[in-house]
Amino acid sequence: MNQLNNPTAQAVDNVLIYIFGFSLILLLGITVVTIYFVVKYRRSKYPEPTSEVDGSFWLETIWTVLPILIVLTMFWYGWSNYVGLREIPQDALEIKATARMWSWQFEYPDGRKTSKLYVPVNKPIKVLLYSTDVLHSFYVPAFRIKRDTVPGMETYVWFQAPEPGSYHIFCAEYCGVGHADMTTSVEALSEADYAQWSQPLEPTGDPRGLIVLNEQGCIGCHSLDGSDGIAPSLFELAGQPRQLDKDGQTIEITIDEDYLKRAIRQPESEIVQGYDPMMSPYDEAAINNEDLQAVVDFLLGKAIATVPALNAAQLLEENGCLGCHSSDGSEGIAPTFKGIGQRNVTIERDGKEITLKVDAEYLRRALLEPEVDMVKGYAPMMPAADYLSPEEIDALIEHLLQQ
Ligand SMILES: [Cu+2]
Repeated sequence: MNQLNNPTAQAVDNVLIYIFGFSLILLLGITVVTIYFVVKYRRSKYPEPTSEVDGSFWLETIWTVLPILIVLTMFWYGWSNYVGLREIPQDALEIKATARMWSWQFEYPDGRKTSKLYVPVNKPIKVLLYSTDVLHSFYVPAFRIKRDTVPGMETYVWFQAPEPGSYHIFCAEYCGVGHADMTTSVEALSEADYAQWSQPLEPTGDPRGLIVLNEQGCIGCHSLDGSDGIAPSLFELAGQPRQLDKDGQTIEITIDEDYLKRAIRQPESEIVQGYDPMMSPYDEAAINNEDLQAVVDFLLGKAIATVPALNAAQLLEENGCLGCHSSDGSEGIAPTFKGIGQRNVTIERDGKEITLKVDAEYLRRALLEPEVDMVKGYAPMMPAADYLSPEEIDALIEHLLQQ
């Protein structure tokens, strides 16, 4: 692999070559001299000692000082390169990595989660490391980085991928039966590919009204949290009284749908007391009637955030379930998902074997209390999926029953 632009590998390799190089020179030097003396001063040729010398100041000084200097340079060189591995470049992209038995999950700044680590090339990446259960170790040989993930503690590594491609990630800390399967990869993408990959896939789940308020820049003048600005706040408007200046007179109204629509379509006709008339009208070309209704509903508290449809297949992928359960029927360290909705399982409960039809109730137990009804022939190694929300559990169960 091209080591240019792979700073962490460069740092480790330089030190390795330096220390290994010196060790090799010393090994060869000492071995050659030893063989030379053994041959030259062999007993058959010199049965008696040939010299009475019992000390040399200069020789002893040199063979004491020189090794000290060599070892010190090894330390200095190793230390300065190690510091480079721990100091994160300023413009690094931060990604969270969570290890759990026996998979990795990566979370990006925009909240997206994946089971492979997607990064742009030639950009420093800071990986924040967490563990939800036991010690694991994040190891990427291509970048010469390895760091333990410790429950209750945050650790980190950084690297920079030199060229697009796939680089192995291993768990390098023995963490249980599935340890050897705890592998995934860094997927380094070119800048353009990464930009495309980063595009939001799903709607944000924000109510339409809020999206319109943001798109139209309303939030620039009207706060959403009740704080004062150059225009009245939009916080909790429904049913509030309001003093307005209308045609030179002061009137009091109660905020309702009709008032809000007027305030958006003809803001100059009624001015809230204490504010200047500076808002320009929003006609149908700017905000169509549907969006107007959405904004009004949102402001009156009638619209709540809609949860985007959960993608169960993606949940299985994100949470690393497929690391142990295959989806194609092949045998692994855990039962395959293929056909799971049409199967009977033999489980062991209180020392007795029972055969059950796989249904929603069974799957819920299997997800949340996996150790209770163990499928015969498998070891109890699955962690409870209690980190998933109830909606996510429901989505998974429905998805699995259709497999
Ligand atoms: Cu592990």
